[in-house]
Amino acid sequence: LAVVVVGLGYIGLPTAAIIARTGAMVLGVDVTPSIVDTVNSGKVHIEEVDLDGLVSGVVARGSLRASMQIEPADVFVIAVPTPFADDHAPNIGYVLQAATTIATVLKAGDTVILESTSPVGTTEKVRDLLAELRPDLKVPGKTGDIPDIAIAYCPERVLPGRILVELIDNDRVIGGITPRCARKALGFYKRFVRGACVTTNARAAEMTKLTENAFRDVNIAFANELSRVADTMEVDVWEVIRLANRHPRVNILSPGPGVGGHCIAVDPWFLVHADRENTPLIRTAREVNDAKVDYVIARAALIIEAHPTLPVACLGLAFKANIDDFRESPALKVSSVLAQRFGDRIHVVEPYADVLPAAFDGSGATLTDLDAAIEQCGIMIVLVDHDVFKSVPVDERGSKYVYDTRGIWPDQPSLRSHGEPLRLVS
Ligand code: SAJ
Repeated sequence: LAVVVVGLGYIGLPTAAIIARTGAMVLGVDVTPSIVDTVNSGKVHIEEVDLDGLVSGVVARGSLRASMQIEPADVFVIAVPTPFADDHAPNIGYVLQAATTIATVLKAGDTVILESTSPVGTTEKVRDLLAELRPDLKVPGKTGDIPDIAIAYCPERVLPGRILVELIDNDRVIGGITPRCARKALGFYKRFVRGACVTTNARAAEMTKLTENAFRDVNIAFANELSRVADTMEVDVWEVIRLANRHPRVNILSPGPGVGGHCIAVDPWFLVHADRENTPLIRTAREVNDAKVDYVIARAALIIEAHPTLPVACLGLAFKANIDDFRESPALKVSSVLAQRFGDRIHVVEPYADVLPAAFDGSGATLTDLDAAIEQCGIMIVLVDHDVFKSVPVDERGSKYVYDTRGIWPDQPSLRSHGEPLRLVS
């Protein structure tokens, strides 16, 4: 089986490598020359658990290659980004560009699968584009004839940090333009997926993906809203959540400094943009989660201003725990805004960073290690729940001013807990 994966990013590269491991001949196509070179040398340009070993193995065996040029294949998987514009309108330009490239080598019998998170109706647009570019091929769902090609939507659902495990173990939703398309795509996923593969139509599969991330966003928004109310009420939100979650039908997620990454903070907008009138909850959840970042900045600034002689440790830059991904990270936003305001008082601790990102340029803030921060800083602002931060013993932080936005130190003495410094300030 020959497979082409278009887009060698966080989803495309692990997917290409896993398919290559099944014995298929895989070509990864990417527009960035450095990514193509890196993969061809058996290396990876992204950090993901166990990915380096897998890629070096399949490249050495010759089952995975990368190129900027597409080649004919039996199955084409599109895994390119679908960003949004300033008005939150989804941009499916990269998907259509990928389809245009695939059209140049497409032949009867091939299967085209879209994995990128996409607005409802995108797979049909891919079908229409292929029909327009290749009038010699019968596309599915247009006429009663048996089509020459199959087209399906199968969203990725993997969690960064667990991608290789979840690519195999998660259930997959496979939406065909027609049931026959779904069946063809199913045969492909059965090669490497251990989870259940459930078939449906393309529109339902597209909406399912958006629904999953909107669900999580709405639930995190609930936790973030709760944390603000708890601050007003002078109650420990983490304790309230622990207690409420003892109810058999309550399962509240964790508040934090906002929602980061490129999925949960993006995908709900695809639903809002498609039907603004009927999405007040989803839209408000997005706004609540975005506003939490500014709330944390304001609160942290009050603590820092109230203790003008104390150096400040900002713990974490990543968008979530135990990964090196700083894109769309609320922690990075909070600490860089504080750095620009409070300059060399800010000491950033991020074990996954070698240098401070550009947002800190000119601020005077420094990147330091955890031990030095504990020794030097009287104020600690916890922004990421990395495991290394959790293990700081209470004797080393109990006397400091702590604003713990992730609730990693439940034993912090209550007078200095995350809820308390505001009272000390006011
Ligand atoms: N977060 C909280 N509180 C929580 C959980 C998460 O503040 O209780 C924050 C995180 O710190 C992070 C953000 O939300 O900033 C998103 O993190 P995440 O772990 O919830 O999700 P992602 O973005 O890493 O991956 C999500 C996953 N979707 C769902 O869990 C429904 C993943 O399965 C998807 O494949 C991925 O989006 C994607 O690519 O769409």
